Amino acid sequence: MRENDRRRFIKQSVLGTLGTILSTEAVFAIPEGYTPLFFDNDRDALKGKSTEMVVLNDRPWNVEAPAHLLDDTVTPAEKMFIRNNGIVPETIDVKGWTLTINGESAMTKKVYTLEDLKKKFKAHTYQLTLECGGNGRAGYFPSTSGNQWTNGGVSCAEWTGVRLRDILEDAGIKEDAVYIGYYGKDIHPSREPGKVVISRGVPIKKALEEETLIAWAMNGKDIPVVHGYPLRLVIGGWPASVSGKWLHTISIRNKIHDGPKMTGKSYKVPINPVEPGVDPPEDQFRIIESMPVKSLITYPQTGAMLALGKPLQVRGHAWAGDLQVKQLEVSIDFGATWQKADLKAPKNRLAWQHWTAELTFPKLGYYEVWARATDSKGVSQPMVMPQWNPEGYINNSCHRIAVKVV
Ligand SMILES: Nc1nc2c(c(=O)[nH]1)N[C@H]1C(S)=C(S)[C@@H](COP(=O)(O)O)O[C@H]1N2
Ligand SMILES: [Mo]
Repeated sequence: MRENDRRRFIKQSVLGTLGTILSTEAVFAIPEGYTPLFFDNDRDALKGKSTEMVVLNDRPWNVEAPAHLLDDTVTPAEKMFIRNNGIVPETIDVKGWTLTINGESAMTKKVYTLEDLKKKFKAHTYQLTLECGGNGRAGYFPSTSGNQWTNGGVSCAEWTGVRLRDILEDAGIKEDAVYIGYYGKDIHPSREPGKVVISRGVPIKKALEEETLIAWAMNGKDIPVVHGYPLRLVIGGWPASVSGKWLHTISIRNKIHDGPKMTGKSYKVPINPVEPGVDPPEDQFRIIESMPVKSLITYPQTGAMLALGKPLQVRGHAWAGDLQVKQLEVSIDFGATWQKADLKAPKNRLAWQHWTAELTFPKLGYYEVWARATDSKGVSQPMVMPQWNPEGYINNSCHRIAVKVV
């Protein structure tokens, strides 16, 4: 590990413990003379959120959960990260809300009300892992621009809705369909009417998977406004940017969808590995698809003080994009030796997996607990920074916490 990595990590660990004490201020202290660029309802984004959530950006809102806050098996709304590219829609007419299916590769254009969706199609519930493509960006050296997510840009809530497949088949999918693209009702930061801030999508094969939902409920309730009320596309295992909030249209495309943030270098990484700091031309990038294997230690919180001789139960989650996690190991000696954790099966495909391990510390002193997951193809998390990329995506290096045995 590079020395600056280590110093930074120790600094973060210390901040981690202080975080609990300072969190209320950290979240709600709006600097004096603060002039909101956004309307009031957007400033309600934090309503109901845990005071321990960390604001990375308020225009637009980018808010992450410290790792220990993600301890629940099913992520509750108050601990779910927020990643907005624009402004939350200011008026939401639920009664008049419709979902349109269109595009070159749709046999017919169809329009459904929320009632139609609920009446016409069978409802399904899945727990789905949504991780921002930029989660872990803060760990890249040299640093890359964008929100400096540490580890908390991930969630796994329970989503209820209808299968996108059932709706697309109802509209009819032409043979030449290759991709779908979503459109949501959020507002571009420029406030230019009709300007779309983000419109991403997935290949038709991923769109037609059983777990791909058009959801109207999260954890058994209406979806919170900031997370896409009243309708959201939810696709587990891929960058969460493909899960369109405030959904009003799905286009069936005869080419790779070309909406904002599908083109340029957004959510893309170099096709061939580059030296850190090198930014190749656009045509040498590929779209990120399934997310890499990753894990989190959610208990204890970094900075924990432990009593000598008392075993410690550590726990967390692990996920692997479209794959399953087949093994989770923990280390208390910087990766010199590893111990297998007890890893549970996912609730359903594309849900994260819970793990626990019992650790015994041999003597007094400072330790780091590291967790490393391995996916069903035998690919593990790198211990330090993975392949650097100019936009700072998909950093899946091992999560570490610091503990002291006193
Ligand atoms: N309409 C719309 N959908 C969106 C976004 C957005 O800005 N607008 N952000 C995307 C990104 S980049 C991420 S990581 C997830 C974040 O979901 P969450 O805020 O519910 O956690 O939503 C995705 N869907
Ligand atoms: Mo994202």
